Amino acid sequence: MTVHIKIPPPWHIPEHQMTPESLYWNRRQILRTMGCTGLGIAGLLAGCRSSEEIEQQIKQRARTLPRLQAPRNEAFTLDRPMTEERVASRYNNFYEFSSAKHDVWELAKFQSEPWKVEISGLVHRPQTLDIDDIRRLMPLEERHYRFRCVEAWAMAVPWIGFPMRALLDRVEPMDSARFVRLTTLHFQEGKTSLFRQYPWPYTEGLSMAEAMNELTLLAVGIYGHTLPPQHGAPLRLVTPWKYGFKSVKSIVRIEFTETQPATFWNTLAPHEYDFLANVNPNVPHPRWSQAVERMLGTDERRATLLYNGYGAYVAQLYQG
Ligand SMILES: Nc1nc2c(c(=O)[nH]1)N[C@H]1C(S)=C(S)[C@@H](COP(=O)(O)O)O[C@H]1N2
Ligand SMILES: [Mo]
Repeated sequence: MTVHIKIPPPWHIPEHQMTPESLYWNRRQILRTMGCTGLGIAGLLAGCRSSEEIEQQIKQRARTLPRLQAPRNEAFTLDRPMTEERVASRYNNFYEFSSAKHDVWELAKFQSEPWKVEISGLVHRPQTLDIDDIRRLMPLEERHYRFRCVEAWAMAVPWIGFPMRALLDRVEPMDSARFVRLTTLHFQEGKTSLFRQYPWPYTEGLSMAEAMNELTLLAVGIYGHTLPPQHGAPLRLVTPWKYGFKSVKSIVRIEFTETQPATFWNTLAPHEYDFLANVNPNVPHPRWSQAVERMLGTDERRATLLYNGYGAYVAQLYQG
């Protein structure tokens, strides 16, 4: 799984290729011209299906996922209705497979079992764990969290996972560890030529203090079953006070480092995606305001909250 990829400096990448939303709209326009609005490329390939037919297909797939039960952690409650599974599981960001959110559920096809996660770098007990071991050894719980993408859409979902801190206790990071870097599987297939020059595999990072925070979850399930591929099976990060791009999917490596790791979006467009990426209504993104968010499914508009409303847990991390 060694990666020999030449990372092009950002100025080698044409501006339109760094613009997820414009890519998205270009594709919508093409689809509209062809009379298949709302179905995505997968819809075109399979012939245009109705929204109900697509929903049935997604539901059928979800039913094949192993059930996963864990005690609910009541400390985390929602201030809004939970997003329905049929909505959350068909509107995804997973650029390895598609730039259109509506067809990720169908294009993200990969084997997530068996799956190994390597934990390495500045730790006293480096180890490689099978996803089965992780589910067995870690203290699983269900948490209802808000989730906010930098593109201003939001959802509220029931994750099943464990505090990242529990994993750190197991591997014992050294005193010299100051950051943690999480890496997605380097998916070779299914990548469109448009994205070939991106700095794959997708990586993200946290400071040690952030990784240790009570909110920081490694998720293995959602809506009472294991994660479906489109949500990042079998293991993904969840940091609800940060924009969604921090929550790296389909993790194969967790490394402890002394210096701040390079991350995928920050490498591509540092002025648009900073390392911290804390939700903040007062810091507009260069291409869209962050003052308001839109809930998936209901289209309800809500004022964006600082730290996505989780300041009580994390504000002290950023003082001074
Ligand atoms: N490997 C990988 N992880 C990723 C992404 C991605 O493109 N590739 N997109 C991120 C972004 S921008 C968001 S908003 C969330 C979306 O998670 P969801 O599709 O499960 O709602 O995944 C994040 N994790
Ligand atoms: Mo996102």
